[in-house]
Amino acid sequence: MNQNPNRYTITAALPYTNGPVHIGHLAGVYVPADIYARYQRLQNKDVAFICGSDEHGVPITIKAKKEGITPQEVVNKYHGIIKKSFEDFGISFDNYSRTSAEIHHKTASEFFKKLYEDGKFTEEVTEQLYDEEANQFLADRYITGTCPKCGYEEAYGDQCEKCGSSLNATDLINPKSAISGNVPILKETKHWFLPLNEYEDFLKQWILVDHKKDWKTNVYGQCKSWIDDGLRPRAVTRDLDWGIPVPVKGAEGKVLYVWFDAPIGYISSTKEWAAREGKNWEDYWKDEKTKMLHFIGKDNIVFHCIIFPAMLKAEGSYILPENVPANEFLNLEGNKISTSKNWAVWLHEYLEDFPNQQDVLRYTLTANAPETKDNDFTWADFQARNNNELVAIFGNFINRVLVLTDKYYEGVVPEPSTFSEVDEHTLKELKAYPAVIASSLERYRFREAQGELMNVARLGNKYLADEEPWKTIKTDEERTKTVMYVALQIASALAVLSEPFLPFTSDKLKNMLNFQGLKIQPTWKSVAVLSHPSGEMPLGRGGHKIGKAELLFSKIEDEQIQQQLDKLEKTKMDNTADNKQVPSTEEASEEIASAAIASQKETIQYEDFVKLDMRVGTIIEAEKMPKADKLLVLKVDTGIDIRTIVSGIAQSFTAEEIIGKKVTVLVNLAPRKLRGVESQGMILMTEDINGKLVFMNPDASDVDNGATIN
Ligand code: B3M
Ligand code: ZN
Repeated sequence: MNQNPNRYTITAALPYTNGPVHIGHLAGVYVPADIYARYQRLQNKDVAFICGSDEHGVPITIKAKKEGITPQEVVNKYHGIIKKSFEDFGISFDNYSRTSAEIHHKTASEFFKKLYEDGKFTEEVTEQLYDEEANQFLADRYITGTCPKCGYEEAYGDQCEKCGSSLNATDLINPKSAISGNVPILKETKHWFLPLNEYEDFLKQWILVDHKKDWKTNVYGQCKSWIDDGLRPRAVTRDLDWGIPVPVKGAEGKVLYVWFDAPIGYISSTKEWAAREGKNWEDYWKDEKTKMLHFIGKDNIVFHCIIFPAMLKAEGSYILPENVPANEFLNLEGNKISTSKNWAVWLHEYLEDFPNQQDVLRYTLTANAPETKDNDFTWADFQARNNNELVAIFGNFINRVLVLTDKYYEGVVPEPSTFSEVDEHTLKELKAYPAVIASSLERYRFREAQGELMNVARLGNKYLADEEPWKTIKTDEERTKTVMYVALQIASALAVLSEPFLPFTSDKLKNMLNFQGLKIQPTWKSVAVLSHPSGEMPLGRGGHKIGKAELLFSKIEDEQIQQQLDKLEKTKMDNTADNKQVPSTEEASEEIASAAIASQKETIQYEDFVKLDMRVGTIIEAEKMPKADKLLVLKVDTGIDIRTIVSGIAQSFTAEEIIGKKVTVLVNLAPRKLRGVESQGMILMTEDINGKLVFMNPDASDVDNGATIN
């Protein structure tokens, strides 16, 4: 394994250019990637942080058709919006390119040609659906028909969005072309395939043996199940008129499959950057000493861990990623984020409502990052994180230090005298943080790392509260100077250590502490070697003039949160009016179907299971909890007793429709109060494919209340 390399190629998934980016993108991919890239730069590593727009693929052509514009116009529009959102949120890409760029067409073409000439592809003629009027083969998404499984009449060629089945276009009953409405015919067409089966041994060794220990379990698990299922040849070309033309004779009207060209986009973006910066791109892609990392969401795992590595291996001269720290998904207020249902917080809209508060969102998304399982973003949590953590802990500490320094010393860092035991102890703790945070980051544990950062601010608050300089100033000037000196060192450590997580705050804080005026810039390392009395403190030994306190964070009021909730409520109502129950084109990345299933939780023992007391019960009363849009207060007959259970199901059911329903109840869950009402148990639910809750209720009507489930 590549321990402690000096060069890093860090890629972040190329977003599809058929819509703006939202908090799910930021939380899953771009914030963690950015934290990591910034952190490595602070360790003086040579970093290429690479991204760009993914501008090919069927969803973009569908969007263009729908809006009556060309695919190029679609991608031009969203490329601009997406690029700006990333800049606005401080995502510090070294290069942000796009796959419609000439350099990418050339790079991808040459890559294909090399594999073609080296005989790495197989060719196969198959029958595909063809629209005779439009004169074109139909991509799966361009075919609708009746689902053979559930009878839904608007199923797509690759998936029925009513019952969730994954389909083959040729299985549809009464298939129709979405372009002309005609019945398509079957016509022969030739395509090129990458025989993944031939890479099985290599992938088994590389992933299942070499990286068994260091890859995240969700990533490893997905790869293992793909490999265990047996790998099959995979088409790398498509019949489509939008994309990179297949660069061989006899391939007119065919383009490279979007998932063949997109990952090569990382290479072309690196080339573009290297040319501009006078670097050698090959150092970042072909030198074994370089550590390459792909930051992605979980729906992209197979492409980055199986298909792209097989492509690189087939080409022969490239390195492979050292790790692929993929995240799970972020939900919004309990529902799946959905572009087509507009169930999202769009980054450009967030900034209109919370101008200059990028770091608050970065912070919340990291604190709640879907690192090991899907997670939920709620506006209430956002507000609480801001008010109770950023304002009350981080902001409060900095404010006290700066205000007191200004008041007591007109902004000049005082010279300390002898350190007390508490001072020594506090500085010792402080010095440990760079390594503690680094250790979490090196293991891609971003929430843990950020939690440790906040502990630095907590350390500062505790120190001030214990040493009370506002009291000692009246009795002991020397002691007060030392205390303020130590507190200022903690503040400067925060300025340095917060940079990867809260880059805007870090900049502001550095300005307030007048880092520009220091001869030696404080670094991640220098925080760790703070010492006295040799003077190796980041802010020097006294005499440095700092600036005035500015507000780093401000309180977010209930009304601001209510506005966001109202906005979502309105979206919900619009969707109901339009009867928009299902996600459509945008989510239709070609392979999404298998990905939305949550990964298995950690193993428990039989003894753990038998602790759960689950019973059949009947809902006998239900009413809405006042002033809460999610909660119903239920009376449930559990066979043992009749008890109150507060259940978060009001968005899926009305009170009336569930009275009399047989349900499964976890009866020995410790009671807890929700909005002042004690809830004595939990009703078991699942979610259907549209995100609506479904009761896990026993089918047999002759099961009595109180029957146990085991
Ligand atoms: N555009 C899918 C996505 O945005 C795809 C990633 C490409 S990475 C090479 O989820
Ligand atoms: Zn169906």
